[in-house]
Amino acid sequence: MSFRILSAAEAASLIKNGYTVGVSGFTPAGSPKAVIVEVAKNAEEEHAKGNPFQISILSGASTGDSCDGVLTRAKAMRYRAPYTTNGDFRKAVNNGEIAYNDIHLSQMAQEIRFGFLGHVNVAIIEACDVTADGKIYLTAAGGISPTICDKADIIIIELNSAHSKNMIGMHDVYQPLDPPLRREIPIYKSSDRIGTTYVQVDPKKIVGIVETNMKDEARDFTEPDPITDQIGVNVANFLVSDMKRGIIPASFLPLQSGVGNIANAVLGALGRDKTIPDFEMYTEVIQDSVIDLMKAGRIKFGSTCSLSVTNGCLDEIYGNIDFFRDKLVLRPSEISNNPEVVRRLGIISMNTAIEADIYGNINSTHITGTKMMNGIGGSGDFTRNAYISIFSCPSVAKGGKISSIVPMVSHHDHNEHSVNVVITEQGVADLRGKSPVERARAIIENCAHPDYKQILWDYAKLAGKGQTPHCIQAALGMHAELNETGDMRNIDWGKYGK
Ligand code: 0RQ
Repeated sequence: MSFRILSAAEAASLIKNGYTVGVSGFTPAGSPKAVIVEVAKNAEEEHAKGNPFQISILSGASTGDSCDGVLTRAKAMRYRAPYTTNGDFRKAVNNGEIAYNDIHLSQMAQEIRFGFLGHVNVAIIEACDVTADGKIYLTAAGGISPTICDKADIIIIELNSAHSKNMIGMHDVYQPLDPPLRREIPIYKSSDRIGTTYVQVDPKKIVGIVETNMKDEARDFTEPDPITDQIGVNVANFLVSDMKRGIIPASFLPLQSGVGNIANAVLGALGRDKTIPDFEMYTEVIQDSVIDLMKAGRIKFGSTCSLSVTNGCLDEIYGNIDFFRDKLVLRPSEISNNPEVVRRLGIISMNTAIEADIYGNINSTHITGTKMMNGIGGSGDFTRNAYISIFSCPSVAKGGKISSIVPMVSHHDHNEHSVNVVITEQGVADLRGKSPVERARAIIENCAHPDYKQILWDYAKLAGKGQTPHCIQAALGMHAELNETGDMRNIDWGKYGK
């Protein structure tokens, strides 16, 4: 079967007002980049004529500006799930203009299959190759592509020559059966392959191919600063000490790490600390730091959902594919983040918090409880099921006006029952085996910034005794103080005195 070649505008004309569109990719890696830009133009034209035009987007994780950004600015997005990092989208969501469903990333594909998210009209899949019998070879991410290809009425392929055909063979595409037929996912070590190297579809569903040559809209990352460096060293020292105590096996365990500067700093510190043996990653996102450590021989294998690396780094992988081919596998997000596999492999999870409370609850998503930042991403998939779950963050934000350690988190993403360790540049609070009151002592003593230690001890005194002591009217007092005076350090617990 030969496929029709479409322009991006012709493909976009197939997407109508009210449609639900599933997109490939996970982070800007592997996301479509051409067709949705034209959909946004169509929406603007319809709006100018006074007609409604909005669509819903289902994705693996964040996308590039050519999806979330253009649709938001064109006021063409009604609904979106899950995680995203786009600044314009963030503003629109916090203004109540877009319905945003922040789902655990491992659950996204199955929630589509279960029918929780409604009918999928169109799948737009970025590919580096497609065969006449319907084998789609994905680019830099697995995401939810197998599921949206199955569920969508029609498939549009963006065949992107900026991604080398050397990507063929890197993916391990596998969809579990749905309950009550589901069996175990037979991954017993990070490098196990259990599926195919392509997504198989009925070729009749492919309505056309849009040929592109567009690099991933990769994010820049900034070099680690002294604070993130210190957090990295604290994480590495903690893991070394657990290994020396025999809690982590001497052969080590696979690591998961989130995205961003802290994650890069942590990996850098782990790579430098030669007391940690060469290790593996079972994670959702691989950044440049992982590739650097692979080249240095420190990371033996990386299982991931996406290569969320800079374009130079991706070109390097494509150019040295013989070196990387047996060291990397890309999986759909429901496998890269699968709770069953995370629990079985004994993954050490390392994610970033916006704030942690004195009892070990974590807010990863909402600034002062109300403003959505990005979303929960895969942090919950890993944290709840990890061998050891670690959260790290700088002890203060915004020049010290905000303490990241607070009496009560202003939004709950990960609770005290799932969080094992909190780490800031100040130190490490090992919460394992501790009661809430013991945890509070460890977190205030080891993790809070010196400007906030006494403030938090005073809160603990005000909260009094009990299993999880709180003075309910004061528990969000530091947040209220921030809203009122712009600085949490101005808190006066006296006004909440009993
Ligand atoms: O603000 O951008 O204005 O400077 O939040 O904070 O310290 O630069 O850290 O970029 O790693 O982001 C939790 C948001 C951290 C991210 C979060 C402000 C701070 C700064 C960013 P500016 P940093 P990062 C993998 C797993 C959830 C999902 C997840 C995230 C900005 O890591 O979205 O882990 N995680 N997924 O100033 C007010 C506070 C603050 C604060 C930080 N307490 N109050 N502002 N900031 N703490 C990804 C996937 O699943 C794909």
